[in-house]
Amino acid sequence: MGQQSSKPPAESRILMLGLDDAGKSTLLYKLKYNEAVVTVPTIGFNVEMIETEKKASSLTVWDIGGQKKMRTHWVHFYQDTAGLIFVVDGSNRRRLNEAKRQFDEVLKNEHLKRIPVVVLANKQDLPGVMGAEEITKKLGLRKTCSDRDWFVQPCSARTGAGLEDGFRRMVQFIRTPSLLSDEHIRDTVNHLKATAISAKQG
Ligand SMILES: Nc1nc2c(ncn2[C@@H]2O[C@H](COP(=O)(O)OP(=O)(O)OP(=O)(O)O)[C@@H](O)[C@H]2O)c(=O)[nH]1
Ligand SMILES: [Mg+2]
Repeated sequence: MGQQSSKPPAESRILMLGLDDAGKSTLLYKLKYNEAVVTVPTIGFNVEMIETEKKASSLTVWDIGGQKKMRTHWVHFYQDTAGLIFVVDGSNRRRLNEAKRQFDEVLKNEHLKRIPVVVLANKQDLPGVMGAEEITKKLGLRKTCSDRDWFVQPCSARTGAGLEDGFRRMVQFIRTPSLLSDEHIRDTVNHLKATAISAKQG
């Protein structure tokens, strides 16, 4: 691994998925323009460039419509994705199973293997909303995401609370993955072996 390959990419493609009504488009525009935009269900997709704090890199965020008829098209957006943001309506316990089924399906895709995941537990401004721990358990994240970096961030697209934290977490995952790649592990083992041999000889 040379120095160059450890540099963060200048632009990272982030895929934002979730059921219809989860609040994806609302949060995208809140984050980008700090404005409460009145949305309509997304037929197709929205795409926005979000600059990271140090402006050294940017995120291209793809917000794909979550209605049932749109979900069959999600797969066409998977390639070259650096990170997945999955948005859940934290106020809607009734649809959490449906969200889990869709999420599990997405995670299985070859193009999205090992990429980091941030689950945004949206609509935290509403009463009785599910928190991070409840969503973690109900989505079974400890098991389904055990092979990748993941985090659940409570947020509200209405107030803006938690949005920047969620995206910051994603940038951090992309820049410094905590789970080592197979290549890293092989290099480290080889290095340790070589060190052990030279220590024995010396
Ligand atoms: N109270 C509250 N309402 C929200 C929040 N985020 C989104 N909403 C509302 O939820 C509804 C759906 O929001 P959208 O952003 O259009 O949802 P979406 O996930 O983009 O939906 P699709 O485009 O159909 O996939 C709208 O009425 C929003 O105003 C939030 O944090 N709190
Ligand atoms: Mg939308």
